[in-house]
Amino acid sequence: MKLQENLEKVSIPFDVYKVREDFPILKTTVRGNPLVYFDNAATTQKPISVIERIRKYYEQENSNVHRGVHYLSEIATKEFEAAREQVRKFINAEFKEEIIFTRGTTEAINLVANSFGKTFIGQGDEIIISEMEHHSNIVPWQLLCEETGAKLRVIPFDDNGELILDELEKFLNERTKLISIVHVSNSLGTVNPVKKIVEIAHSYAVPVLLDGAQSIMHQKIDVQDLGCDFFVFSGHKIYGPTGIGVLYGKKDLLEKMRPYQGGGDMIKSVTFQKTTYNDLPYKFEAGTPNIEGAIGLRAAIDYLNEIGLENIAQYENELLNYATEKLSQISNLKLIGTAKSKGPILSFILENIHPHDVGTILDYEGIAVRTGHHCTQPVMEHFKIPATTRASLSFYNTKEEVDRLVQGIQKVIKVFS
Ligand code: C6P
Repeated sequence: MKLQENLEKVSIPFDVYKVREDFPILKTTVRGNPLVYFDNAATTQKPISVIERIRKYYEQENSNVHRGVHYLSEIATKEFEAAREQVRKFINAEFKEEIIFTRGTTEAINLVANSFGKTFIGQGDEIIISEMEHHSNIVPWQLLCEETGAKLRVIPFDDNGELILDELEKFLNERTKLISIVHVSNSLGTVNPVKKIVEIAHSYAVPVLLDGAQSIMHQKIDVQDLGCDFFVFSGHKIYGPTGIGVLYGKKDLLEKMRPYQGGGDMIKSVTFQKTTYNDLPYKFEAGTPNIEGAIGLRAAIDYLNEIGLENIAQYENELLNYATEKLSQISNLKLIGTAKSKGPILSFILENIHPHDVGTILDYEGIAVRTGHHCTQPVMEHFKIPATTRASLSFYNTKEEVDRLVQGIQKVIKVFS
């Protein structure tokens, strides 16, 4: 036991070239150039272990869950529930019942807006978000406000992309019912001081939802340490399948919340007179769930645990520093998002060149970046720009790939000069 504990503390030397072997898609060539995949904030590539696990599920285990007494249904149910337990451990939730499977971050936020929102938020109440939220953490609250007569309050950020926290204190009052805030911004890269935000919010007895879509893959998440009341993320951003995501919620809150959708598996009994709801987490999982998604997500978590989140964080930070330095040396390039604490996301604009042109020319070089507003139009509005080019890095990217990005940008500048 002691030996095992000690082994777990030793960080395994990180070899990016060895890691790349685990991702078959990274061998792709694009118009004769080796692929450089810098669109990891949109979705990550999948290691072979995840791909094979999903294949095994369909070849050997496919069945519906929680419904059959037959052999395959028992296996599928066991594997599905083991995935839930693995997610619980991964984010250090206290109880398995606190892990709800959803389609992704977007559905998880909509679930809270519809369920927590319609249980606890009414006319004149207030919900606090920030200026750097993804549309998924704006629109569900606007819909709720339209329906209930509640109001949205928006914490602004400064020109480095750091939240102006003094404003938060000014907004908090007895009408505040929830703070819903992004942990790491997908368009600025800012890592928000969420633990501090939770502390401030809780001193006013206000619960906090953290949008972890861009933090879960870059750092160890411990929901008990963060103290948040809800934490949401998507499987496809942590090297797992699309169509699966997670809502973590504190058990006492989830228990008080009304169901989000009605259907099979979320009930205890149904009559035309009265329906009673199932226990957590099933109360929030109506209908046949994404079984292979959950099982694939478990394989992705196993893979990340094998590499080690500390190794990932350390390597990605090194890569971010390298890329920031290289991009900063390009004249006419302006980084958008220069917070002191950042995840491996570099948004930038080139003087007089539209980001879509940048993206198209980079694609000809085999370099995949995202261009546009990144579903954060208020962030673009803040900087009075229509769009940015965004390179988002992963632990399977290399410094040579960053150098290719720099060469690609220089080519773009040459074409337009
Ligand atoms: N951002 C990006 O390219 P879904 O689509 O439900 O898996 O995740 C939504 C979402 C919510 N919050 C944040 C902070 C996000 O970054 C995202 C997804 C992708 O930046 C696609 S728009």
